[in-house]
Amino acid sequence: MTDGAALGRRLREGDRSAAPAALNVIEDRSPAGRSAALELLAEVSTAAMKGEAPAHLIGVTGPPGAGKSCLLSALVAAWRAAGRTVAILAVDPSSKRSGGSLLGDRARIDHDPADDGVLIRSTAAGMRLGGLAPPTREAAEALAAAFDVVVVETVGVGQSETDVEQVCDTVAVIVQPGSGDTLQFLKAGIMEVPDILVVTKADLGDVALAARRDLAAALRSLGRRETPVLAVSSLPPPSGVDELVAALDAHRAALDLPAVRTRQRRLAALAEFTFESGERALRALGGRREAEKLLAAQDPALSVRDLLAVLEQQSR
Ligand SMILES: Nc1nc2c(ncn2[C@@H]2O[C@H](COP(=O)(O)OP(=O)(O)OP(=O)(O)O)[C@@H](O)[C@H]2O)c(=O)[nH]1
Ligand SMILES: [Mg+2]
Repeated sequence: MTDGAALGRRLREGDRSAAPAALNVIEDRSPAGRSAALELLAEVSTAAMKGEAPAHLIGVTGPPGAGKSCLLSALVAAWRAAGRTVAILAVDPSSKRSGGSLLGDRARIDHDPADDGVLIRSTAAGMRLGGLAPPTREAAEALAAAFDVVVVETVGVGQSETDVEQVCDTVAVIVQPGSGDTLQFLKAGIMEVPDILVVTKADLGDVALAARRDLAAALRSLGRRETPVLAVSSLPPPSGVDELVAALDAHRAALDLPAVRTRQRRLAALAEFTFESGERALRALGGRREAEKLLAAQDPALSVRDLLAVLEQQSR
């Protein structure tokens, strides 16, 4: 029997060596695994932490092959050089959950395997509409107790960045030069405007500069001049990576973190409630608006699980 609470306490105390076992507990969807996971998560909750987890939760999303993993290799090196610990959850869109982690191709991120300041884990996407699968959100929550930076890497453009937005403080959308997707999605209003746009493969030259210019123009026309558009090259010698680190930090520094995290927990609880109990249960609460009001009246520190319990109780 896994002691979820003990793993959670260790994470809260900054013991990163508890992280792999903690992730196994969270991915275990058996009843015993679930109860251990709930105990674990209670130990890293906002209430137990006496405030929001100080980690920077960063979403990195973009089309297949855009260069996300290579960019993360370069970012990991920069963060480690600055003495920051890093955990990366690579969400694998193709794999079905199999009870454990799948170290697929998606997690090809270079790092020193002997460095215990870096943890890289593949996690199954699961089937979910309107949000990341709960194990991904819960894994990010647990890791945020013990790592300085927690990255959630997802594939896609359009839908996926709204998913990571429910978990992450800062969302960076990654695009490669010459792929007009992001531009089209931005113009069509399909994509929520990302916090930071990154054009990869800047070493390709003019085509990268043109992509950057087009994206910046699209953002201006949407009235979003302040959204940074950066060009980076992840191949050695990397370029633009320090600027990206600075842009990520600047975005995070400008956030009202408790307000952002409280809003995310409420959105996640509502998404989870609707998924598990269905639209009829939502109607029993008087509809989405009423459910949102009910959530807004709760203690801002309540966890997703606690908020879910409030919704479930009220809908009976
Ligand atoms: N020229 C150049 N090629 C790059 C750069 N970054 C990545 N690539 C290449 O682009 C391809 C895809 O890179 P990945 O980092 O695996 O892309 P990804 O977005 O993680 O891909 P998925 O995980 O499959 O969605 C690889 O062949 C890389 O070598 C870069 O900065 N410059
Ligand atoms: Mg990848």
